[in-house]
Amino acid sequence: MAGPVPVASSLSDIYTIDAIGTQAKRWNNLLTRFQSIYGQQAEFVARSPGRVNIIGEHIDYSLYPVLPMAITADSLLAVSTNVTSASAKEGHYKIKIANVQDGRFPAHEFDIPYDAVDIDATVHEWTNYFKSGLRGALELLRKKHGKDFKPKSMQILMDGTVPAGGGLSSSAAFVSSSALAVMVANGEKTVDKTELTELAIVSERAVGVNSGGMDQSASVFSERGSALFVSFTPSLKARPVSFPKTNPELTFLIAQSFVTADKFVTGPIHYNLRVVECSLAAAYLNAVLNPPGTQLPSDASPLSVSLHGFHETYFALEEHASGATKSKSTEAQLEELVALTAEKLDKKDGYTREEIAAVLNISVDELDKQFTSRFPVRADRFKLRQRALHVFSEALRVLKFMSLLEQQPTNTDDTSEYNAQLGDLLNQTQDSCRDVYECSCKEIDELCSIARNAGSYGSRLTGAGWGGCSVHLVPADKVKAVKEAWEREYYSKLDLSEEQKEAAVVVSKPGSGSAVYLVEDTGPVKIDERDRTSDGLY
Ligand code: NG1
Repeated sequence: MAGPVPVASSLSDIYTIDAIGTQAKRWNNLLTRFQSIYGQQAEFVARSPGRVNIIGEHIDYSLYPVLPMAITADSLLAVSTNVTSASAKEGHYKIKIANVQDGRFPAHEFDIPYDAVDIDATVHEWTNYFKSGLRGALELLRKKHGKDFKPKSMQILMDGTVPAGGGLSSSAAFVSSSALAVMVANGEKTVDKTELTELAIVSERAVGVNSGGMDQSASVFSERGSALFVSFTPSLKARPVSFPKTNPELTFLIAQSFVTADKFVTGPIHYNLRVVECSLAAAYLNAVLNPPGTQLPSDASPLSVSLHGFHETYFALEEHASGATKSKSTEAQLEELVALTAEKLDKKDGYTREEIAAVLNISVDELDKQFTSRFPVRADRFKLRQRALHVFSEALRVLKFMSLLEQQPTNTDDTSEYNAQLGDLLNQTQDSCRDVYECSCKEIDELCSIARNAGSYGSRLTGAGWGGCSVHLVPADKVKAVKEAWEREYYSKLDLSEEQKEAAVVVSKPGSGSAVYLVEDTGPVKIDERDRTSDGLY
């Protein structure tokens, strides 16, 4: 899976066949608009998709593995570097950036000094996501080519189809495609997927969110037709995972709640607060369960200490102390951690800063410096028990889901029981997100229960939650019934535009990850002849 980001020679290398017709129109519109805005042809297009997470919610920033897959919706950046240097101020390069949705996302021109990319994370401005990809890519380019490396000016036109705040990771798609565009614009003939992902993870944190690494990994590494198992320790790794053939066949449906969840705005009480609570839980469990003075390893999680770090330290010390020759399985370890958390973190209404600081043997100021100063959070009590219980049990569900996928169903004529086992795990995730991690909302809960009543095996929120999208594992013969039930019981009660109605439910096939497309001539974007259907349409 590691290796360079592919260079696509046709849209058939990027999209599934059912998407090619719509995408060809969209790409040609992008390139025509580019020509009319900048008076010249784009040199290339950098593309990164959104993702849907199948299982493993809110555990990536605690460094536990997750199982997402890329979707068709994506972020495209058409780029040319043919910008006259006279147009940038002395000691600066020029970035001209526009969006096909220019009413919503106005065009900008920036003169950026060679030595720094300033991002004002307090302002919610769409181009911040480009700038954070730019900043990350330049750091990597400087590592490769020396600190005096001078970036090229760029003209960019963006077209994004991943709904913003919809739980399908529009931000990671935008940041990853931006970083990729900057690398290619600056002459990198090959861009390593792992390097791109790692820089996109760190870059995205510059926009004001303490994000984990799932979205960027799914966006960059995914392969068409497969889900992606992403693990973060000892280093970032991703591998494709296929779903076995089942009967009835399984389909993933993605349903929008149309509740917009903006991580940037609600971070202090939602996403960023959860990141802080998980790191505090790791430090607290370390203080009460490991020998005095044990330091947790500093790791790649947003606040450098994670529940996974605690997990590894705890069992390494236990094995060392007992002289055990055989390690417990990860499943057994996670079960033990769930039980230990329930026992040691017994305050259901949360812990105050003072209570935590006393156990960690540090001052409240020191606690704030280490845990709550990177991004502001608003909380008087931190729900360490609930957050750790969710993380350990969700990490266990991911392992159980993976082992089901690896086992394959025994009775291939009728795999209903097997399908139901997969679905159960998704339902358990939803219960935990709703009741323990408190990241669902009533609209998502409603979509899930409507779907289950209409035949879904498993239904849950996907992504950060508090609105956004839900994902449903539905037998192919129940897709129609589930969609009708949503229309009847949910969507018809909202005041939706035609466009929203169309985007409300998507049948998702696993899509491919980041790619670069070199624009060779002014003709239309290429599509392979083999993708033409018999009626001549794509
Ligand atoms: P969304 O908000 O759905 O893109 C976020 C995080 C992920 C992960 C999920 C919860 C970012 C960019 N993404 O996803 O890393 O933590 O929430 O599983 O912050």
